[in-house]
Amino acid sequence: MRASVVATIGLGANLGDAPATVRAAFAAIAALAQTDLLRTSSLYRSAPVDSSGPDYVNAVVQVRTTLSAPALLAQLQTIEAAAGRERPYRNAPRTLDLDVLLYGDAHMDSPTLTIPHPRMQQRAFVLLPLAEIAPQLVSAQAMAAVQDQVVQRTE
Ligand code: PH2
Ligand code: MG
Ligand code: MG
Repeated sequence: MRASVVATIGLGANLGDAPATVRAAFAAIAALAQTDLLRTSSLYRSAPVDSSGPDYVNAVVQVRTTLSAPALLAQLQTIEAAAGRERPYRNAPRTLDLDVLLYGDAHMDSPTLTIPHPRMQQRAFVLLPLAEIAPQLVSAQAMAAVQDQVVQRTE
């Protein structure tokens, strides 16, 4: 059996009842096979970055999983689809976005999956919730680099 890995997942939503969708996604992730939910951040609100529509609700969770990174992504895409996710164009507003940010300390780059997530270090809506649940993964320099971005912790 594959060894377990701690994976970090970013959640985002800006269509529909985004807080409810993000909380339901916590439960759906917790229910995944071969996967235990370890930690969930608070919910954070921010304006769309390179996107449009209403404010986003973002959060980050950590899981321990024996799924491979591509298998985990496939499971997350099933949860996105169940939440009504459509992909009319890149960075379109969405009911639910689930991104694999980190998979242990692995580095991988395929057409469908790049880990670490290539833009996570530029995004306060990722780094603030990540720092809440895994401060060792966020450097002071990274936090300083995004300090001008407005992200509000909601609960
Ligand atoms: N996700 C994007 C693009 N822009 N902006 C915010 N505030 N939150 C997001 O989750 C987000 C975004 C692409 O996935
Ligand atoms: Mg995303
Ligand atoms: Mg995505």
